[in-house]
Amino acid sequence: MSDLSIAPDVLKTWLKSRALELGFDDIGFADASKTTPHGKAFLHYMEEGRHGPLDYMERTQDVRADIQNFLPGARSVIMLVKNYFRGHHEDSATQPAEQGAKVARYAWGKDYHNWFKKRLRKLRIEFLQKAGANADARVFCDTSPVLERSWAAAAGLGFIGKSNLFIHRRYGTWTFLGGMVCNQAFAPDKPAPTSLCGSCTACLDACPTGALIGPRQLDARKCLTTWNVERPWLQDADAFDGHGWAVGCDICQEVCPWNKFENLTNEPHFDPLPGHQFLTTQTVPSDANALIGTPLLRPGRHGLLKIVERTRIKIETR
Ligand code: B12
Ligand code: SF4
Ligand code: SF4
Repeated sequence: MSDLSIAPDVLKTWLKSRALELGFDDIGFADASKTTPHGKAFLHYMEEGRHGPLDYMERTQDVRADIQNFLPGARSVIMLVKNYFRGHHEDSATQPAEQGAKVARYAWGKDYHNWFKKRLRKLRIEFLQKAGANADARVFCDTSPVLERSWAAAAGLGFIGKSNLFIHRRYGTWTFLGGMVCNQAFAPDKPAPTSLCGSCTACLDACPTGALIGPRQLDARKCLTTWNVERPWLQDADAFDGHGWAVGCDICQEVCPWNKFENLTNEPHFDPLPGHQFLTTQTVPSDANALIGTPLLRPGRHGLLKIVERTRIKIETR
């Protein structure tokens, strides 16, 4: 436990304002000392094999299911949210829709991992300087084995929709998540109600592959994002109709009524890069280095070519 040189409520107030100064859109605090929210639901998901080919989920299962394995002695999880919404494909200034298969909005701009890491590292260093000598903290964004959506809901920032997406009270579904776990006890924020979906089932009805097998139950073996971002090079991916999506898929978000509150992000890092809203065999960069620093590096040049060929969208060069 941290031997604090500053009162927890003062430090909490400082963390809140510093996070906003650094560019985050919201921050919330959850208690990490008891159970990891939805740890059991996660283990059930793994038992059913719903993670499919995502083998990193198996390797990190025990850490994801219990935050104490991520940071022994964890007392608080501080969750941070960034809105990345930059409009709709139909509104693309650089590429008309008929120019190819769609790229999901999270991948239009520069890589969000870099944006988060830079700010999270800064926040952690400043936090450790202010907290006592025994303070410990570890940051995470996407790639670390932390159940980010569940922690975001536990920290009172929003709720998990039937789509399995975390829905922020102001920004809807278009948010990236990350945060910091520490051995300092902060007063937790009040969790939001379990669900604010009501009788809506729009996302379940709209998913083109049936990947949403029930409310808050996603089968990654059927989700387009598994096959066009995470594992495009596997033979199993060939069985999948791309449904017009080259990278990721936004269908379960496009139909969500909570996105009527969508606001354009103020962050230029997420401005659409030329050619990153739609892809064709002609627009996939011939130099793989052009993908560095963007989310398109994950599927990679060969993965992208395989996907756009698979979507069978043959577009003439502009
Ligand atoms: C693996 C992964 C994927 C996989 C599998 C997702 C899955 N659900 O299994 C694939 C590749 C399919 C994927 C797709 C997408 N992903 Co993804 N993904 C992840 C990753 C790395 C791990 C998620 C995980 O642990 N999955 C296991 C399942 C069981 O957990 P879960 O999805 O969080 O589901 C929770 C809830 O269902 C809850 N729960 C279960 N039962 C119940 C019951 C009740 C009553 C309640 C309230 C809750 C509840 O518990 C679960 C565990 O926390 C996270 C980053 C991270 N470290 O968390 C990003 C992350 C979840 N992905 C993200 C994004 C943006 C996407 C896509 C939108 C990308 C796109 N446009 O194509 C899609 C969305 C698909 C969807 N409808 O969820 C964001 C989500 C942001 C948000 N606002 O929700 C994250 C948080 C990355 C980030 N740091 O921003 N993803
Ligand atoms: S991202 Fe697309 S394929 Fe995956 S669950 Fe949502 S609608 Fe279905
Ligand atoms: S589309 Fe409807 S059911 Fe799905 S997450 Fe949004 S509000 Fe909930």
